[in-house]
Parts: sequence; C-alpha cells; structure tokens
Amino acid sequence: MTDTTTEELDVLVIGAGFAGIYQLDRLRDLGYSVKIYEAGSRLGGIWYWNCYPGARVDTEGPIYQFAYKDIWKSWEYSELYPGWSEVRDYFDHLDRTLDLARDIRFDTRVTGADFDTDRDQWVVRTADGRTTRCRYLVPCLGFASRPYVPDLPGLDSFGGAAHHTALWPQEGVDLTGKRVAVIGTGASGVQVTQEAARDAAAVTVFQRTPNLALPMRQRTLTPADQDEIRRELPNRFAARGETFAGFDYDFIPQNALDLTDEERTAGYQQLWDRGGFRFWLAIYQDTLFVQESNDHAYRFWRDKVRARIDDPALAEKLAPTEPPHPFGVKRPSLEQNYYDVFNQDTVSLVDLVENPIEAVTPTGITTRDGTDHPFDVIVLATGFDSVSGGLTRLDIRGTDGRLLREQWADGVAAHLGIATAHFPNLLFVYGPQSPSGFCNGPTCAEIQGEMVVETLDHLLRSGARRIESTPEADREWAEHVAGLVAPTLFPKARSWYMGANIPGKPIQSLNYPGGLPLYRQRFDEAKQAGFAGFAIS
Ligand code: NA7
Repeated sequence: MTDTTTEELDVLVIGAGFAGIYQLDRLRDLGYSVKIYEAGSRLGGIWYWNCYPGARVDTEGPIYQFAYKDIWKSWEYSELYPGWSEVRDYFDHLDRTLDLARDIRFDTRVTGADFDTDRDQWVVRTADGRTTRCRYLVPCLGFASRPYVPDLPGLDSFGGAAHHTALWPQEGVDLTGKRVAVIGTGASGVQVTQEAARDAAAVTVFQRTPNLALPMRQRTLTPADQDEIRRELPNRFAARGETFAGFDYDFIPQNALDLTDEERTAGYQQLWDRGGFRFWLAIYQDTLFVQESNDHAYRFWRDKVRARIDDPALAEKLAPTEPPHPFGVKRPSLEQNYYDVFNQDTVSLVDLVENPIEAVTPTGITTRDGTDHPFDVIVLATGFDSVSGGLTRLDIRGTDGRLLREQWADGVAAHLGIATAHFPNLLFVYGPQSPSGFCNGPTCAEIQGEMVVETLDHLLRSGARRIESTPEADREWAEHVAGLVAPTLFPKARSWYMGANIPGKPIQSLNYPGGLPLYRQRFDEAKQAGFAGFAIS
C-alpha cells in the first residue's frame, strides 16, 4: 500500500524530548511501528534548542529524569540543578540505554497534516517535501516550542548578534568583553543575566515586569549525596505522581491566615532556607487563592531580596514595595546571584514601563528618554507562544476543513487536554489544558504519556480505526478548567499561563489548574466509562 516516497506507520510522534521519547519507547515495546520526527539535530527537545549561557533546569536533577525501566540506576547528575549541557548528556544516556536514534528522523520539521477519511490515516508533510501516513499522530511539542519575538522596530537593522534564547546558535556566542542587552526577565532572562554579568563588559537588563525569583541553593552533589539520592529515589518518584506539580513536595495543608505572624514567618523561613520552588509549591495552601495570604508571602520575599541590593532605587525596581502582581501566579524563576549582580557597576537596568524601547538601531537600542544604548549582543529572552503555540503553527487540517489554529482562534478546547473534536486520531502529550506547563516535565511525560499509550494500545488492539473527542466533551473540559482557575489569583497577572503574553491571544488557563492527582482521576473516570467524551469507531 505504500509508494516509494510515503512511509506508513501505526504512530508518528513529533518531537524527541521527554514526552516523545517515552511514546516511542513504550509503543515500540508493545509492538507497534512508530517513529519520531524531530526538527532539531539531536535528542533533548527544549534542551536542544535552549543552549544559551546559563540555561538550567529549575527542578532538582534527581527527579528530573525518567523513573521507569530503572534507567536512573545508571545515571547521576553532578549538580543539584543541572545545566543544559548535562541534561543533553542525560538524553545521550537515554539513547544508549533505550536505543532510540534508529527510530528517530532528525532535522525533520513537520509542517502540516491532512486526515484521509477513506483510510482513517493522517497524511503528514515535512519541510523536506516528504509525506508520511500514520494511523495516529502524537505531537509531543512541549509547552515552549514556539519562540516569541516581539515586534521591535528596527530589530533587523541591528549590526551585532541578536538571538532569541530558544534559537541560540548551537556553536554558542562568546559574551566575554561584550556589551550585552537582555530583553525579558523570565527564567531565560534571569539565567542569561547571571552568566553575562560574569563575562561581559557591560550588561543592561530591559525589564517590563520584575521576576519574583527564589533562591536556587545550587550545589555540587558529593558521593554521599549520590548515595542518599539513590536510596531515596524510589520514594521520591512515587511522590511525584501524588503532588500538584509532579515534584516531590506539595502545598502545606494549612492556611497562612490561620497562623500567628511568628508561626507564619517561621514557616516561610524554613521553605526559603531549603530553596527551590518550595516557597512557591510547598507553601501554605491559601497563598495562590487569597490575596491577604499572598501579600504575606510577597512581603517576606520582598524584604529578603531588597536586603541584597545596595541601591534603594534599584531595589524598588527589582522588588517593589507593592507587588506587581500576586506572588506565584506568574512563574517565579530560581536564581543564584541574580539580585547581587545588580550591585556590580557593569550591570544596569532599564525599566520599560517608564522608559520603553523606541527602536533597535544598527548599533544598539534607543529608549523613549532619547538615550542610545550601544550593544554588541542583544539577547531576546522574550518567551514563547506557550502550550498551544507549537500546535497552532502547524497546518493541521480537521475533517470539517478548518485548520487547528482556526478552530482554536477564540480559545483552546481539548477533552482531557489530549484530543480535540474534528481532529480524529490526533492525541497530544503536554497538550493545552493538560498539566503541561504546571508539571515537572519527566513526571508528565510518564504519567500523561502513559494515558496516551494506554489509549493508543486500546485502539490498536481492538482494531478501532478512529477516535475523536466530541465538541461537548471539549467544551465541558474548557468549562471545568475555567471553573478551577476562577477562584485562584492566576487571572490577576498577565502571564503565559493565561495566554496573556502574546498580543491578541485569548485569555484562558492554558494549563490544568487542578493538579496532577485530580487530572489523573478525571482521565481514569473517563477511561473506566469506556473513554467517555470520545467517539470511537
Ligand atoms: P517568559 O517567562 O515568558 O519571559 C519572557 C520575558 O520577556 C518576560 O519578562 C516578558 O515581560 C518579556 N517580554 C515579552 N515581550 C516583551 C516586550 N515586547 N518588551 C519587553 N519585554 C518583553 O519566557 P522565558 O523564556 O524566560 O521562560 C519560559 C519558561 O521556560 C519558563 O517559565 C520555564 O518554565 C522555562 P513580561 O513579564 O511579560 O512583562
């Protein structure tokens, strides 16, 4: 049934990050013909593209790996929070252990797909002009595969090097002795700034919103640490599936507002000392729901940070007296010396709220106050069209003739975050309104990934040719997500969590705000009811 140019598969997976690798390995074990098409030249997904100076995981390394098949027993990270290069080494380890590369086509960008209703197959197009037929198409694009570059007048005229952090040259860019602009203060901006402050002649950070960053407490792992990690990892992996965000810690089941000032502050201090995301995701349970509780957390954070910044005017910019938005409803980053580097006379800050960028010129950036800032390198740490953007940029056409981006023009709707009506046999991992950007990647790749594997296995084994969510189920899921996010403080910030970072993008929660355990429960209920909300034929 195939001609010489058309490969035919049971399952085509897009993307060779954690999610895609899990699909490939599990489905191959179950006996299906499956391949990954990957736009990059090697494994890693986000860790292939994001090789900018300082790119680093904000999850503790031991739980930033697969739990299955005991792959962890032959792997250790050298630092508590590994950098991009070491995460790439981990992916090489996966390749050696699971023999992945033989079923991955690298440098192969999927551009679009049409559904052949006669044969119930997707016909998938790639940028190299080839087509592939598959029964099931499984995009594993991560939540940050479509970089966002704002419309900065004159950017093309810049004579130096200008790169988005997620399109960083693979050969690197030497910042030593250079004058560096960093636009954006999300995780990427914070990480580049720390690195550039060490090597560059001058660093100027262009800030629109301060990052309410938390202490990473980075350290090199000793042999004794590694022994302890090995002993504890089975329990830590088990815990990942029981927590809100797929980490091995969770919110304190107690309200900050029910405590005395002393008790509350002592609790904050403990979380602060242990570092990482604990001050965010292991904090009192009312923090992300009740403004007054949130204000307590903000003030604790603010006072800690301000104590590290010498110049009071700069302290007010980086850690304002009044919160720029509730704490934790925009993603805090982990930092090592981010606030300290602003005490160097080589590091400065431009507040874009009072002094926006007028234009990029051949030699630098001009701000509204008339200043010409000269630069050799401009780092565009400006984020992503997150969660849905990787999918909507593909020309995937549904059975009603509309493209996916047309169907979702007024907002995403995807039953259980894994399928959407009129797009049969298309199942997402890390999809819109699934845990996605609210979940530790490897946890989600395994837990949500297994849901997709179970679904596919059920279909392939039963001889079904087609699965499709119903429009009602899509709508109900979107309403369920809206109902979960409404009582939280998340809608109060302009964040990528809500789609608010992209001009014109509909505002809605792009991730599942009910936590991983509830998400799993909802999937199990649907499955036990014979895949409720799906039409299978
Ligand atoms: P983020 O977190 O989306 O950060 C992007 C930053 O870029 C953020 O500070 C934005 O300011 C800023 N930005 C965006 N557009 C502009 C314009 N037009 N002018 C100035 N500044 C702008 O992306 P990251 O890459 O740092 O991190 C993404 C995720 O990857 C992260 O959350 C981790 O999960 C890993 P804003 O805050 O919107 O005012």
